[in-house]
Amino acid sequence: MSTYLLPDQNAYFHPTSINDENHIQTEKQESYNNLLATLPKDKGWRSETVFLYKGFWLSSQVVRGLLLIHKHFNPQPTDIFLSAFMKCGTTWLKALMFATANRHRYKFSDHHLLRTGPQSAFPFLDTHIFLDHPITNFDHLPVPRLFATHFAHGLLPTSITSTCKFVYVCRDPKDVLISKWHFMSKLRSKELAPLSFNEAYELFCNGVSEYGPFWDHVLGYWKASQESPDKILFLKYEDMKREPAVELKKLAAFMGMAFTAEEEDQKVVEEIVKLCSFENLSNLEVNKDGGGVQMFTEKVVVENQEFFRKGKVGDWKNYLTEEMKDRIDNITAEKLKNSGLTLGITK
Ligand code: PAP
Repeated sequence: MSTYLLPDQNAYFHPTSINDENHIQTEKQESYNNLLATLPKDKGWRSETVFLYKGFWLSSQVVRGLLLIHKHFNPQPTDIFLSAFMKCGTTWLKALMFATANRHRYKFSDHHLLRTGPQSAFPFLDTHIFLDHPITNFDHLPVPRLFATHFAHGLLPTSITSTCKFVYVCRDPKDVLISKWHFMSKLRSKELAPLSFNEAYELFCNGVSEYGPFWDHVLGYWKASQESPDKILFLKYEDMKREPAVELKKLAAFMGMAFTAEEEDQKVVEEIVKLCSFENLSNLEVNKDGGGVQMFTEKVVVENQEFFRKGKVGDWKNYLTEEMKDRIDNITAEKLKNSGLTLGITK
């Protein structure tokens, strides 16, 4: 049974079983291996290799997850996806979306999130899809079903992107680089040589990192949000840090669950902001050393505490030289030119 679902959701959770599974598995494995063999490769941050699949660098496991999503995931018009490039704020948004959707269900003093942490609040589809292999049935999740993904907009099936709502969060790429290098270094196989910061920097600037290029990821969602603002809410980590209550109200309205005047009087917005703050979540037992873990694949198990590091804007200043900073800012300016989006402007 999955580690990602709420206990009370698990009670309704039925993975579909397939007869003659071994035979099907062997056939699938062969065609999947054949596909990987045809894809361009480069150095991975966590594992040895990443594969360029339809313009994005993916680990072999998530290529498999993506194929399974295309084949088996049944989107519902009420589904809401949380999407982000890695280290842009998924953990925070997971908490905020879950707390918003379930605000009538739990007391803030005895909230489900306090026991489980945000990571377990709803499924991370990219890997969850094959955790309960071969096909996970999500039909019995409460409505709206919430899912998280790191996949680029263009990689997801149009059945999902044309049907479901998306909350997208992005962040200054310089802070993303620092956060991702720390996180991936912890997860990197001990059998591999460590990835030096300078090497990670070069790879990042060249677009080579899991789910990257970063800029193409952001632009894909940005353009889609411009075309269909009712379908995609585009948020920035820095805005959320500056004015969390304002951004939370936008989020709730987009989810179709706007706060009422009465709720605002009762300070529900402030309660949710406090519940989901870095300070509160990172100090929970479940998110500390020896607390909970997330099982992404049979081999990739990550402690909850790894999702909380500093939670600040501008930590890149402790790592990047002026020259390094200028190079990333110039790439960002060039890539986002004429898009109307600005990101990571340093005042
Ligand atoms: P993921 O891509 O692995 O899911 P994600 O949650 O998107 O990670 O990003 C983690 C970053 O968000 C970390 O940033 P840092 O390395 O710069 O510190 C983490 O500290 C930060 N973070 C986690 N929870 C919160 C929160 N509640 N508020 C603000 N930042 C947070």
